[in-house]
Amino acid sequence: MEIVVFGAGSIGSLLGALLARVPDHGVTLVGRDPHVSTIRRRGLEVTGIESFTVEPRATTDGTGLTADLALVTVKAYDTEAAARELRTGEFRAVCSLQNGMGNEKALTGRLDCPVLGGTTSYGAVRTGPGEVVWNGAGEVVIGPWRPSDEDETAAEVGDAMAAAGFDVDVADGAGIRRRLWEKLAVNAAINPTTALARIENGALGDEPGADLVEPIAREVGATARAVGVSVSDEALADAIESVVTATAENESSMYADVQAARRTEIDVINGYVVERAGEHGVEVPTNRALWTLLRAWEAERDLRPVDA
Ligand code: KPL
Repeated sequence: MEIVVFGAGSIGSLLGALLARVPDHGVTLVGRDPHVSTIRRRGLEVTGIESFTVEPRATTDGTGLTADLALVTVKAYDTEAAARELRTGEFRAVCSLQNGMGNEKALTGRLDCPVLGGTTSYGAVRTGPGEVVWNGAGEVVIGPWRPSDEDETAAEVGDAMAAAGFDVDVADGAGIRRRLWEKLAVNAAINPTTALARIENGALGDEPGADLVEPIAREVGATARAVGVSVSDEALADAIESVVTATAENESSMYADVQAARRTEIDVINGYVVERAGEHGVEVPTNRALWTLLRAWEAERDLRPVDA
């Protein structure tokens, strides 16, 4: 399968490298320099859970590309821009594997091909140009976003990922929505707390960090049910705990953002929970506090867009 990985950050680079190991897959990474120029010169080096080097194609120009599949791995605030570039190319399917909510909506708003929602709990950190550390072997869940996307596409994409050794689950339309809320709970618990406390994911497995898991699961669960997604608080707490364990060594993407003084995805994670909860009269004080703290950090550094 020809696969474009649109967004060669930590997770995009890791997933692209794993896919590029399959002889039948042709992989093109879309990213920024100097990462892209380094990959072109000496390949992409993965260390950590496994160590290997692959030589995928790499480009800084995401326009006019053609492939069977585009995996979107850009930060959520870049999804609109990614969709505009993807629109100039030709793809049989596009699949979001991003953090936060709203990505699939942004993609379906601009693209005519089938769009799959997706989540991944792999842990990865980009340590330098052409280098990524694989810190946590997680799961990938994909599923059709619109009723019109409910054909064989998700199963074919699932097979292509399974060929690369991914633990992949193909859900239906209701299933992928429920799994996105589970991943939202995982990110709402892990990302801001690790970023603010400057700790690795595993610190949420022990007291006092572990004290945050249950209130966040409860708040996200109440909000999910208020918007009509059937998920229990226990399932969300279990999802958080299993990702904490599987990615214990990892620095979350938000911790990496804070260290690099980059804008974070807080608005589409805890901010999304606060806004949906507010529409339905659900109290979410823990999520609100985390959202406020990260927004304050971003505002101090002029990292917030003027309209946010
Ligand atoms: O999605 C992640 C992230 O860091 O953004 C997890 C799965 C929590 C891994 O760190």
